Amino acid sequence: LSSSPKRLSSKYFYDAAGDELFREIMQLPEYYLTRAEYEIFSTQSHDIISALDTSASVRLIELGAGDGLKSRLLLKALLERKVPFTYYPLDISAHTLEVLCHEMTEELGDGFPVFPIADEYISGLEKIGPAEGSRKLILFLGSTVGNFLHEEAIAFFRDVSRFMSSGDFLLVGFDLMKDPEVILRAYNDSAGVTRAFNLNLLRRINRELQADFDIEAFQHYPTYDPLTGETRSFLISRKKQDVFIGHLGRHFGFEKDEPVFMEVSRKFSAEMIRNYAEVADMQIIREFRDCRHYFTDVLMQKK
Ligand code: AVJ
Repeated sequence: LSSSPKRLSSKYFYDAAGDELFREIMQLPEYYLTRAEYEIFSTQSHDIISALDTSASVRLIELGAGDGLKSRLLLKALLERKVPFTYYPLDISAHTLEVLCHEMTEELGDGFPVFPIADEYISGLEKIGPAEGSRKLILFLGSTVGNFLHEEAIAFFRDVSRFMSSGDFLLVGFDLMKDPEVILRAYNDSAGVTRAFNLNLLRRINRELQADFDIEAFQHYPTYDPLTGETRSFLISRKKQDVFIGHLGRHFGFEKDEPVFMEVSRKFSAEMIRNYAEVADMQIIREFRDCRHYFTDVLMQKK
């Protein structure tokens, strides 16, 4: 909030209330991403596994595992094929991880080891030591990679690559560029859930950092730029106001109509994806798309 322009990071959206709002978002008729990727995993999980090298056991590491609804389909297919694996779901939300682990063993049995890691991506990966004779498959689904600005995404792919040995796999979900109206609607739903999702971060700051944001004095304003593929969400201060954050003992002034940049959700072209594989020293093995070609899961292998 002290930078100009003001910005908050969307990684803080996911407290218990934020987790719940995101679950609601995934059910929205306008939010096509989850359904598109779910279709990919329900129809092509066996094709994904066939494209892997499963001669060794698999260490499945899922970054931002969330509810694990899509990866569960992949786990199921691995079990069916009797490919031995261990599962490391990694998420910033400890609460989400608890629910996930419970549901996974409920549905799939406890025939495989699960090691949940409540952490951010890179510090979480650091906790997973090297293992002889197994292949890593790192999953980064849901187009969560879209939350990184271009430079951040480059750094992310380079960082993840450091945790991979030659021959290890990375499967990344990318939301593709498409009709701008379809994209914008996904971030401006008629039920106002995405609005509440953004405003929840101000509520969270009020609660956890003893602040006094007047929630109703902020307007949710999403944009989509078809040139860059960037969806950006802003909260606009409707009035000139002063916010006090008790925890910091500090005031922040807002001009009337001043924006706070809350989240970027980037949409990708095939060329952008090839570029990320290249900077991470990876080869694209295959990609898996939904029938409308809204979304793609790209399987990369470290050279
Ligand atoms: C969870 C990051 C994939 O950017 O589409 C949904 C989060 N934000 N609606 C996305 C989100 C607003 C979502 N990701």
